[in-house]
Amino acid sequence: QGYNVAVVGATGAVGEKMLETLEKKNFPINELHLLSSKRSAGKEIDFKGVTYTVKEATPESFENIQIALFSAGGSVSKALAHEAVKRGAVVVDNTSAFRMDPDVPLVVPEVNAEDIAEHNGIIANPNCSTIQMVAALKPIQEQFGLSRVIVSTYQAVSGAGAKAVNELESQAQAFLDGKELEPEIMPVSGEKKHYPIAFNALPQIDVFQENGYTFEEMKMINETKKIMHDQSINVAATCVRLPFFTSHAESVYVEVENDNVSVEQVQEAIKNADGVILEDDITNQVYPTPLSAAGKPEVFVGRVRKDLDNRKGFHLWVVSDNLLKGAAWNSVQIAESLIENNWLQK
Ligand code: 11C
Repeated sequence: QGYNVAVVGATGAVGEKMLETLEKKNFPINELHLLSSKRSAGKEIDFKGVTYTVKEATPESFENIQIALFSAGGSVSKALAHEAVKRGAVVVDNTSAFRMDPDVPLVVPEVNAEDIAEHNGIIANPNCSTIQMVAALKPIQEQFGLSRVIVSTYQAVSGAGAKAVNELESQAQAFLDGKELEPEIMPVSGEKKHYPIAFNALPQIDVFQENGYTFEEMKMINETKKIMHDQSINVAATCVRLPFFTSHAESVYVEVENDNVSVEQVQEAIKNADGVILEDDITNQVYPTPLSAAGKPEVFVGRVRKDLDNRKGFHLWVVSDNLLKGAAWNSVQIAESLIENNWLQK
């Protein structure tokens, strides 16, 4: 038995990974509908040996659709997600449109799969940098309690879209050729000022908020508390864009609630967690990197060590493919959970 599935944003970088993931997981599909903006409609995409023509997403596109995976930007989700729900589809939305809506579960299946049961037609997929962090924090919270998180990120340009990827490619070449750099996209497309990303580090991801944090930083802060069901966890974030293509890396400082927790206990908890792989052996220089994590669906953790001053403090290095676990893989996992637990029909 299969389901009628729509992929909205099928021609984008995440849409492409959605299709790859659906194929890899052998997701039970009856009919597949590939949808996009008017601009990308008409393109052809192969899936499991069949060529599909991408169609413009309209409210009527969702007649007879049971599962709709949205990743075409917040404005498309705001315009069409409710139209899909009205027609009987359950929407897994990979944009920030509904994440903080109290009626919409925000889900990383390894952390809070049970929240899916509460859905009213829309389930939100968190921001990529949040997903990988909470997957690593969950076993720590569960076993030792968690009171504080301070994270600094090292994020890939693919998180900012295809134009950012192109800008890094051409700028890196221009730099090596000794040409003048003319940044047009980074840090944020449409912002009044742009900086080179090639051979640089930019402490701005998304736009600044009134409190001095960027929207990306506030996403990490607010989403973490919602997913982990604890508004009392203190979370601070500094998000930085670096010149590599795939995977986000994070330096994460946590404070646990229990006394006398050892590094070995934290490592063991992470090792046994679903979807998380411990790569931590400093004797043999083993730790994850953006390149080693790229193309893999898991979250990788290394460099676990105890803070030298706070006996409840630990430092971790967390790396994951931002387009897979950070986006497409997590969305398809949510869809699988809907089916496995009979949560599709309300
Ligand atoms: C980035 N984390 O790397 C962003 C991309 O809210 O789903 C994901 C944006 C989002 O720029």
